[in-house]
Amino acid sequence: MNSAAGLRLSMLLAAAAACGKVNDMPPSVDGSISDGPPIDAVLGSQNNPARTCAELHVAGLPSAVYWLHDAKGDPPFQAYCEQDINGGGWAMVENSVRRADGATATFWQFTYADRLRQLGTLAVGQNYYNGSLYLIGTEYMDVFVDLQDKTAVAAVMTATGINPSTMQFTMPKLTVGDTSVYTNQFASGWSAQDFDGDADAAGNCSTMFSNVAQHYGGCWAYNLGSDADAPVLDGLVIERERSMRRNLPSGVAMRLT
Ligand SMILES: [Ca+2]
Repeated sequence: MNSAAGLRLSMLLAAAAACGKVNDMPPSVDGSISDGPPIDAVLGSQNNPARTCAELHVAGLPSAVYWLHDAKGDPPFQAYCEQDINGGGWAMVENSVRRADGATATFWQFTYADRLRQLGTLAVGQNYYNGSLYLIGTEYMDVFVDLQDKTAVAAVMTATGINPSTMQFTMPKLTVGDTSVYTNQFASGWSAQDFDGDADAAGNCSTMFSNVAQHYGGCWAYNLGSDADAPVLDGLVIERERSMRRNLPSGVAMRLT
């Protein structure tokens, strides 16, 4: 399955969000802030990053790009929070957008060295990938959005972590959804044009799928993206008899701890 091709919107759900309040520095005598961020910084802004998208969802904030911070004290980072699909609270890990000519952009031909990097543009209308989110995600969701903006959640899965070398999830588990998506994609290894981590002994699935880098359990047909399956109807899922076309957003979402 060519998972990168598209259909993934990875969102991180921040279940046990800390308060995320970083603006508790006392004001100086003249009322200005003596140190630290402004006291009225909006939650989710760079000066007051939220702990997770779920925290922002609880605060009633809509789907958009926000600033978040992880539990390790790393510098704040930006994420697109999906607040409508499947309960909201999801951070976008990967988004794949169909091009006007029907193909998936070659953006997805990234290498093993880029597996934990942020690539693309952080917007639902753009290809996007942020592998670093895999390091803090606990719950994942594969989402398809067709050309009529109809949304389908292919699968929801959990993991306790990921091996950053193999990109294999630790203790992966299917919560609900398509078993084949879970088995052949989420719970499988990770392949790139220069890293054959898939379970298929005969070849490198990533290379077969035009070097699309993603999780693969085997080189099975999946006509979303640049894999050139026949018939060439890019964006059409032909295996699960779902005539769903990918538009945007499509991707994997995960929840952050
Ligand atoms: Ca292989």
